[in-house]
Amino acid sequence: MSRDNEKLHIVMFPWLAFGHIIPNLELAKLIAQKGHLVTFISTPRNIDRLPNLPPNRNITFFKLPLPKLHNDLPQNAEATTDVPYDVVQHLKSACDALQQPITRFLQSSKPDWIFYDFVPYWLGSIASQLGIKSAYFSIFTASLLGYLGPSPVLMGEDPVRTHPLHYTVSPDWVPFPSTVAWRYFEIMKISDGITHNHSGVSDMYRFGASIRNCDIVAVRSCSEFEPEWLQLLEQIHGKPILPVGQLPSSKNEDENENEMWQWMKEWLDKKEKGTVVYVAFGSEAKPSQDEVDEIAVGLEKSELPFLWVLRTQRGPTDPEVLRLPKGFEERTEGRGLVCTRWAPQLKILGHESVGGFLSHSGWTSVVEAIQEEKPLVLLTFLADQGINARVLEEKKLGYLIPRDERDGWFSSESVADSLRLVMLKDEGRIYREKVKEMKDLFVNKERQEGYINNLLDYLKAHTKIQRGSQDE
Ligand SMILES: *[C@@H]1O[C@H](CO)[C@@H](O)[C@H](O)[C@H]1NC(C)=O
Ligand SMILES: CC(=O)N[C@H]1CO[C@H](CO)[C@@H](O)[C@@H]1O
Repeated sequence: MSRDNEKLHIVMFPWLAFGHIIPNLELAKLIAQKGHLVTFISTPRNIDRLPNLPPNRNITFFKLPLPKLHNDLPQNAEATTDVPYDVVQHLKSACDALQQPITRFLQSSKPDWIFYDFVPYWLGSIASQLGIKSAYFSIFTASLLGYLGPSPVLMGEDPVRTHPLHYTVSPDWVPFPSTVAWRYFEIMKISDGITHNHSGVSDMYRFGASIRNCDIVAVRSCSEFEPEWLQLLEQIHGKPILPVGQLPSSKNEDENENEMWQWMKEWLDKKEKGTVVYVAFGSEAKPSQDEVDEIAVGLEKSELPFLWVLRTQRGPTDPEVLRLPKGFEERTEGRGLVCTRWAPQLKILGHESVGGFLSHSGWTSVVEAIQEEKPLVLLTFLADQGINARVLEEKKLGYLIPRDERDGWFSSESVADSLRLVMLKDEGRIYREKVKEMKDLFVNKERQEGYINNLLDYLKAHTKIQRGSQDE
């Protein structure tokens, strides 16, 4: 078969976390729709757990088993959601051990481009040695990357951030006024990613090297939303920064999902329009037991109906299994529903009874909330969530539950008050309105297509296509 001169082959390798894999898959689908070929690399179990795709001859899934290392990674743990937070570092080590097999794969398949994530920071230089173009694809916003700063800072060559407190202020390289920074309790929770590193490499170093060694940075962003940050990125990194749009989730009609969905839908159908608060914190964030207690009592005090998707455990080896307060389910029977399994979030958010979303501020959840016009109440736990929350707060797209600056403590009253403010009160009207205003910008199909066309035009223009008579 003669290969079309215009047809690109792109390899994608997202970090082994569903919060990364899913937006990568959305991007892969959009690229495939334009007739290009995508090879999507992950581990066998992660690929088996992906949402069912309609038949798609343009996407090939390539299963790469994790090498067995002598560390504390439990058997069958292949994604961050499978392991307690402190074991994620071991998953990073295992991911680093994929360097050889991925190199061999690239040598034999000779793609035009590889899109990689921040954990396999070594992929950019391998690709360039093999004559393959590379993009660091950030599922994180341009605000986060801009806040993280230049590669020399991230890689410790320019040690301006030596203490967690340095992460709580707007840095010198941000030339405009901005609230974007972690709060003290947020950075303390993830300080292991900055300093200690069981995998031998800190997260900051991974970001720095990923950006330094790629040809372009592709960002889940749109220039209408954070133009100043995209511009800043181009300045500080001196390479092309290409926003790929917000990658709204596509609806899928999975059978399993339908069964769970029928049960939830029946329950939601009986509630009044716009009254139910949906509570969910993504596939990674897990509250502490004290936080669960406070959230639960807060939901009781709010007197609102609620649907709470609560992950009680991070994988089967997680020793800390969360419990609901004694008598909670009896006291809230009929008014509240707690689901401890995976749930079809986009469908829930799309139901008209749902009137607000108590979320961890993960960007996929944020995009889904905006997609379904549901106002956000935010409670951050990990990683980029604090930074996302600052951005949303600046734009009045989310209301943060008030917390103690030092330890992040929040009370059940503040949970109840925040929910009622955003969902019912006049002072909270702005949050309900802004989220609607933003919808077109985030999920408009043509706008999204425009970003993909722009990206593909760039990739094509910068690919050495010497295929004339080359048949494959
Ligand atoms: C796959 O690519 C072809 C063009 O080669 C295109 O017509 C088709 O729509 C693509 N399929 C999907 C599912 O995106
Ligand atoms: C890149 C980075 O931060 N590496 C550090 C990881 O931790 C070891 C000690 O455990 C340091 O020596 C490295 O500099």
